[in-house]
Amino acid sequence: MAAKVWGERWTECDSDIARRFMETAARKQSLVCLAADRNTMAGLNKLIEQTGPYLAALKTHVDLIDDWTPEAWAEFCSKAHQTDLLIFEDRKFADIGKISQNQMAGVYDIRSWSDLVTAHLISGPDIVDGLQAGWSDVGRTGGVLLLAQMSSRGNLLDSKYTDNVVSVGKNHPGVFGFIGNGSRPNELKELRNKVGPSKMIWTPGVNLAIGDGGMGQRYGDPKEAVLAGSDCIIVGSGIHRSDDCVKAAMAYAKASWNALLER
Ligand code: S5P
Repeated sequence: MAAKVWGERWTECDSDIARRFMETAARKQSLVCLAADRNTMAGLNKLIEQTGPYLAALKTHVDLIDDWTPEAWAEFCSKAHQTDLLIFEDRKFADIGKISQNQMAGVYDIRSWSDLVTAHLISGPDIVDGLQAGWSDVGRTGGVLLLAQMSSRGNLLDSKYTDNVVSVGKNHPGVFGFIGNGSRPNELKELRNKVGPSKMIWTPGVNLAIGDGGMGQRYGDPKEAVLAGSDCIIVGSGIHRSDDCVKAAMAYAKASWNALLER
C-alpha cells in the first residue's frame, strides 16, 4: 500500500523514519501533522485523544506548556505512540553543534522522546551532527527537518539561502527532510525541484479557510501544497482552534490524502 501511493518518494527514500511516516500515513489515509499548540497538559491530552486516529504525526512546542511535568509529558508521549504517531519537537535549534547537542538534554530532555526536530542551518552544518549526537547519547535515533523556507511574511530565508540549505541537507543521512512554505505553491514546487525525490518536505502555513493568520502567518490551500510536492501538511489552528476538532482533523486528512492520490 505505502509503496504504491508514495511512488518514487518510497523507492528513493533513504530514511527508516520517513518510511515509518509513509506507512502510517497510508494506513490512516492522512498526511496531517497536528501542530498541537495548546498550553495545558489537559488541553493537549484532549486534543490527541480526539484527533489521534486522523493524524500521521504530532508536532509539539514543549516550552509552551504552563503546567509541564516530566511525568505528565511521558504519559502524553505514550498516548501519541499508541496512536502510532511520530513525535516532532519543533524546537528550531540554531546554535553551534556542541550546544545543540547539549540542548537536546536539559530539563525537557528532548532527545529521549522526540523522533524529529527542526533546525535552522544559519550556524553551519555541524548543527545536524550535534543533534544526532544528542539522540545517540541516549541510544536513540531521530531525524532533523531543516528550515529551507518559512511561512511567515518578511522572513529572511531567500532563495539563495534555500539553495544552500538544500545542498547541505540533500545528501546528509541525519537530515530527514525540509520545512517548506505551504502558503506559496510556486515556491514549494521550486523547492521540490531542488530537493529531488529522496527527502521529505513538510509544510506549515496551510488552512482550509480563506485568508491569512495573525501576526504575519500566511496560509495556502492544503491540496495545492501536496500537489506542489509537500509530503505532510502541518496544521495548527485549523484543527485545535476549530469548534469541532474531530471534524476538522478528518477534513484535513481527506484533503491531503486525496491530493496525494491525485499526485
Ligand atoms: O515557517 C514555519 C515553520 C513552522 S515549523 N511556519 C510555521 O508556522 N511553523 C509552525 O507551524 C509554527 O510554529 C506552528 O506551530 C505551526 C503553524 O500553526 P498554525 O496555527 O498557523 O497552523
